[in-house]
Amino acid sequence: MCEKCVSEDFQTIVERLGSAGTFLVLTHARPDGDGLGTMAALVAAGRAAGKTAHMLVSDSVPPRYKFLFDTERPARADDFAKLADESDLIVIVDTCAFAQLDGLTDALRARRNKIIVIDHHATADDVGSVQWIDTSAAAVGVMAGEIIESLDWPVDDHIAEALFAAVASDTGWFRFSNTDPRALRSAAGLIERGAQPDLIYNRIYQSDRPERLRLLQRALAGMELRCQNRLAVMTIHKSDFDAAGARANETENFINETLRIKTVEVAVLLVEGPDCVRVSLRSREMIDVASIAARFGGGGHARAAGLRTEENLETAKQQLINACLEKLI
Ligand SMILES: [Mn+2]
Repeated sequence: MCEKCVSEDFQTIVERLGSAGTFLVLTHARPDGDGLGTMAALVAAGRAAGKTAHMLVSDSVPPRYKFLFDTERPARADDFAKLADESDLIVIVDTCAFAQLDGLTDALRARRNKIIVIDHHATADDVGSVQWIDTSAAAVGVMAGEIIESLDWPVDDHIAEALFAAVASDTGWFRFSNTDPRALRSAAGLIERGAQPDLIYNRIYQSDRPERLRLLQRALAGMELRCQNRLAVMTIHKSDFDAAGARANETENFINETLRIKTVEVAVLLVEGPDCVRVSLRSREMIDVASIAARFGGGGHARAAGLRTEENLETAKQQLINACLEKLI
């Protein structure tokens, strides 16, 4: 096992999970494949080991990840207090930031002692009484796999599939810079336990609604290139969702399309929501976009970060362009 995994926090997490009779797992708002796959896997593996386990998402599950929850839908934010109080332990995966745990901040603060956090992001608040944060891990799914292995919890094909979805989606199907031997070893072990990469790929990436492609078409049509084509900016207005018939949760991975352009160093995607603008940032290799996001109260990784702002779309766009140009020039 890797050096990080024998850390004290890892050991404490393993002990707390091992001794919990009932636990609740939740992940960040706007959940992705890593958070959802890890949550599904921990819950299923805990149950297979004889525990009572609950899962909760504060947002809806994007359609592409619904296959992870074929037999049971996760609980919603309204159920948090009841489930949390029934549980010995609350496990938060794939975030350690209150900003990513919308609407639950006070309820979580009141229960800090029974919260443990498993995360791989650099931005960490004091959310839990134990926090295993390993920024070298490609995905929380990798970390959860190591925990499950250490606990000797059973891993069936459904659990392997959920963890594989987590690892594969957070590494861009093993293309991003975070793809490392540890992630690939994790993936290999999951295939040995029944995960089928082709089927999982098909379910996640080849199951779009036509409306999503119509939205992408509009986003690409409005793409702007600045700074000798080194900065790509895409904006999606509320009116684009309406015109395409698309939903708010159908923009995942749009930003990566701009990095198809050889010269693009930094990509910005701004999405106008009902009460804020969501901004995603990506960087090819030179620029630390987490530091740009942090200036606006956001966070993330050096190559992939995000933030929310209450500025209007045009103001937010100009602020982000200026912040990126400062780094690029
Ligand atoms: Mn992740």
